[in-house]
Amino acid sequence: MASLAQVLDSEGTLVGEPPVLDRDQSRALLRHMLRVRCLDDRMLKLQRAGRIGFVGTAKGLEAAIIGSAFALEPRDWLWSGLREGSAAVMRGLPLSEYIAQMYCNSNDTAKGRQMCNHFQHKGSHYPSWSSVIGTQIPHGVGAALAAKQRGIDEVHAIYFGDGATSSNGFHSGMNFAGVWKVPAVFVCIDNGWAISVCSREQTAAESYAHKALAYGMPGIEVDGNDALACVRETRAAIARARRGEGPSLLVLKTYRMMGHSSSDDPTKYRDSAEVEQWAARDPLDRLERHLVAKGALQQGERAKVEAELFDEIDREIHVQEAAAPMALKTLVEDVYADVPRHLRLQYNKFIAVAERLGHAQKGDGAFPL
Ligand SMILES: Cc1ncc(C[n+]2csc(CCOP(=O)(O)OP(=O)(O)O)c2C)c(N)n1
Ligand SMILES: [Mg+2]
Repeated sequence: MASLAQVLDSEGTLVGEPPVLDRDQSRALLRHMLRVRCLDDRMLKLQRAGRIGFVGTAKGLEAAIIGSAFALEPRDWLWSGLREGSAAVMRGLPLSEYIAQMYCNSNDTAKGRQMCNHFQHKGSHYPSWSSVIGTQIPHGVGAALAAKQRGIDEVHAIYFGDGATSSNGFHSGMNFAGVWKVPAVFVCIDNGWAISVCSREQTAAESYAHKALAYGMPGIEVDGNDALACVRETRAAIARARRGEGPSLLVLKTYRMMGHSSSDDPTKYRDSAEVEQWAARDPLDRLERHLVAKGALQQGERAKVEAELFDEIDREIHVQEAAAPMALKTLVEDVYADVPRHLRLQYNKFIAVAERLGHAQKGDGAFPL
């Protein structure tokens, strides 16, 4: 059995060598993790109120997502699986764009062409998500190979879930990465479930980390509810990749506390006792206790930070809810330099119906033919 890298136990007591973080950095780490939970709380409420269409939360995964991404430099890249949008916010994705994407409104930089909750942000090296499981893995490996060939100093962190380890993309990506020794870090967030398939039944291997051996790279299991262990181990894997020694696989062992998405009911396939066991290992409580014990955070300060974060999020929700919907013309734009006649004809027929039903906005009018 691979041993589990740990810095804090579930009580927040130091049990391993911590990563070097100054007071401001440790406080920032907690704040970014708290933002994940505050954002999820609000987005799920908006979805339940029928104001946005879909959300997949990251409750329970805050240390795994934020702790690992905290180790990246701005020049590095983050290839997302299904739940790392908050890491992009930490790295520069404006909250306004995050929430606009949830509404698919006129401020959505994906122009409503993605489902809600599928982010991208050029400025922070965060390529667009794909819901098609595992496709980002060979894409990230290709980008890492390109960086190596061009002599650019950047590491590509490629995220995916336990379920994605059964995808073609995982095996081909890991194989090429090992053969070409690309500057990549594979971050498997083993959150216990792939929708209704339990992580223990996803593979016959004793540990996901063992899969690394077959591809000629180190595989390390990390306590994914321990933010400090996630920072430390990701830093080490990034340093290795930067030295030109090739990729590593990190398996962050954690637990998805909520349903797979807002369309899922996890009580149909899992036991509430299991969920309760993991609630006692909460990653936010663990880091909070540690920071209070070492004097970097005051008792009760967490509630103040949460109130600030909710305030910031709520203000942005009001702005984005009031924003205009995406212009209907974008339906036929951006594929050809000029919208061709056959698409203009189709669009004009469509806009006539939209106008009749009162769905068209100012500026959505017909194309000249
Ligand atoms: C190629 C492909 N197969 C199946 C699906 C349906 N699907 C969506 S999410 C998911 C499970 C993903 O589980 P995991 O990789 O563990 O990520 P998690 O949702 O736990 O973050 C599946 C099977 C898909 N989107 N793409
Ligand atoms: Mg999973």
